[in-house]
Amino acid sequence: MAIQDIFQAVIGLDAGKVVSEVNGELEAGTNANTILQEGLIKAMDEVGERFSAGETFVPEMLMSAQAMKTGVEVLKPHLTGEADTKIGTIVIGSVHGDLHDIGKNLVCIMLEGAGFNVVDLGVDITKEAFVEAAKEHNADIIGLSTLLTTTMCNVEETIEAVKEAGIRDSVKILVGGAPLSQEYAESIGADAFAADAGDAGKVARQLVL
Ligand code: B1M
Repeated sequence: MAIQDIFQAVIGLDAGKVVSEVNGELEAGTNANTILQEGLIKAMDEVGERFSAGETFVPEMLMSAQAMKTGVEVLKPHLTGEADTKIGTIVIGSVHGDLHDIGKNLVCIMLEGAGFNVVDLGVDITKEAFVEAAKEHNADIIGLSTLLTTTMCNVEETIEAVKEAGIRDSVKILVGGAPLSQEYAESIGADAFAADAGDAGKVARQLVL
């Protein structure tokens, strides 16, 4: 049993083996974040590289993603403690056109641990739906995630829609996802950028405290 076996199980599309290997590593005392980074996330990076190289295709990528998700479910209670008091509400989703949700789901876990009431809208969320949800839940923060260069523009469009709805002064906007950067976030008028899920928890706290 080793973290390498978790990596192989994700690549091998074997969700059952992912669960047993992750449980085995936890029982052996391996830190949950190490399992996440070195086993699960590294495997998804490898899947992405194989996809770029034309060695694997969308159905396999989807099955690896399902295998990864089962592993994250096992890890979830170990990744972060649940905060006692809530410090704010964040509505979060993957922007319109983007179906990727693994990273966004990890961000949700860390935000909950950081003390937020998290309203997860899911994937492919239109700018109108973000605005409506922010109003409905009286959100302190709107979280926008995207993994695709082709949908980065929808992050900016959502920020514009928040301005047009007249609520920009009452809500902070946190953005993240692989193609984004601090510079890009500043250029489109977001309040903050987070590079990963752990960072998202810290940055979101700074936005409201
Ligand atoms: Co897609 N995909 N995919 N895919 N996919 C990528 C992103 C890609 C880089 C693969 C590649 O070519 N190497 C590429 C994008 C290229 C580009 O835009 N430049 C790509 C492509 C092209 C596509 C399709 C277009 C393929 C096709 O159909 N021809 C298609 C698009 C579908 C759509 O969205 N409309 C597609 C589809 C899919 C699947 C559905 C099969 C599946 C997603 C399943 C799911 O999410 N439920 C999938 C997968 C699995 C991937 C890769 C392999 C893995 C993504 C992942 O989960 N990473 C990915 C390659 C890669 O990332 N290496 C790839 C692990 C995750 C923990 O990391 O998501 O980066 P990440 O999240 C991090 C940070 O980014 C950050 O924190 C997270 C946790 O630390 N973060 C935030 C994310 N959101 C945040 C929000 C925040 C703060 C931080 O605040 C609000």
